Amino acid sequence: MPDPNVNFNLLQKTCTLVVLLCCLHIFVTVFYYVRSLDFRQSFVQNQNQTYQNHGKLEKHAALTEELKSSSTLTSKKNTVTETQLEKCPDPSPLLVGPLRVEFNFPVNLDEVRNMNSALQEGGRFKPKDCIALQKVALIIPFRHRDEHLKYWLYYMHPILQRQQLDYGVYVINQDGEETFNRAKLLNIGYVEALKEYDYDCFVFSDVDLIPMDDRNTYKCFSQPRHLSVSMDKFGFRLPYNQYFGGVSSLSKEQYLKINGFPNNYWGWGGEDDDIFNRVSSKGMVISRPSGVIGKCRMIRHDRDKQNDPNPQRFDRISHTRETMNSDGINSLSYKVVKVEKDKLYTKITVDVGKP
Ligand SMILES: [Mn+2]
Repeated sequence: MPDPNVNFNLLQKTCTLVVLLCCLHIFVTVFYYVRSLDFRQSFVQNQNQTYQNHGKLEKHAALTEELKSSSTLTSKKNTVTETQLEKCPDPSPLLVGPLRVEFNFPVNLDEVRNMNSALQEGGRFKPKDCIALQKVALIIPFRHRDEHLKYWLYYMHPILQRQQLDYGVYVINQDGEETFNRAKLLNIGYVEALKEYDYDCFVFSDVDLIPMDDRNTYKCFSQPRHLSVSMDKFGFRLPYNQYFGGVSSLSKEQYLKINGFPNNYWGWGGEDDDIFNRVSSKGMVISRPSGVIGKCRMIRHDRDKQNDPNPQRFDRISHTRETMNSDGINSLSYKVVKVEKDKLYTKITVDVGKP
């Protein structure tokens, strides 16, 4: 017969071992579970990215706040100094690259307002934990395109926030039913935006164009920028080399150098070529993103009423150099009919006159 004590000892050791193994197992399980929570967060893509990043940014901001307050405590005998933010990094670390852009679902603007809680009245935003590299006014020439504007706001606000711009959205709405005048509306957008804030960059965007990559930053460059370089409408390529339509950006200096845009292109077409001529006649060249980063989608639509092709456009384009010094921002006249402030945009309805 074996000694029962030996057996009991063996049993006790085995039990201890089993208990230890169980503890280890629980520990490892808990450890990986906590880690997987972190991972799961970073898996959600694209649009959601902004909102998560906000969370991270808040944590980061809270942390820097803490650091700042502790440092102010240690140097409390010094006079109180403004807590200084650093410049935002270039490029923004929040960018995600290619985006899926579709126009086959309804957009609810209340949801868009809720999703963009960091916006200030009038469609204004500035990053809160760094100083934006540029102050950008987004100017959208507009009339009767509310459905398109919804998509624009839905897609663009998260993109612009990831690009860490200090920006404002201005919808310049042509009052009445006279012939449409896109370039004049752009000029008005420039003037009206500057009345509100010290913008140094102006992005002029059609309401129906959405970039398919957030690395296509809606800001200004050392030369006037053409941003919508590969549109689905044109088979993702430039329709011609001098094409400057769709979305473009000019700094305040660049805009003033060309006396702004023409005011006398009534109806569809030509005004973008006139702007191109103005830019090149002043010795500037067009800067562009690559064809991959510059991909964008246009919402399909029929031609608007009162925006037929302008028969005078070819003649006008051929005389840009002679007319540009007397027709532009220095000859602009219009009347503001109404200003509406929404959380997502500032809408300025204007009387631009008629041809
Ligand atoms: Mn269009």
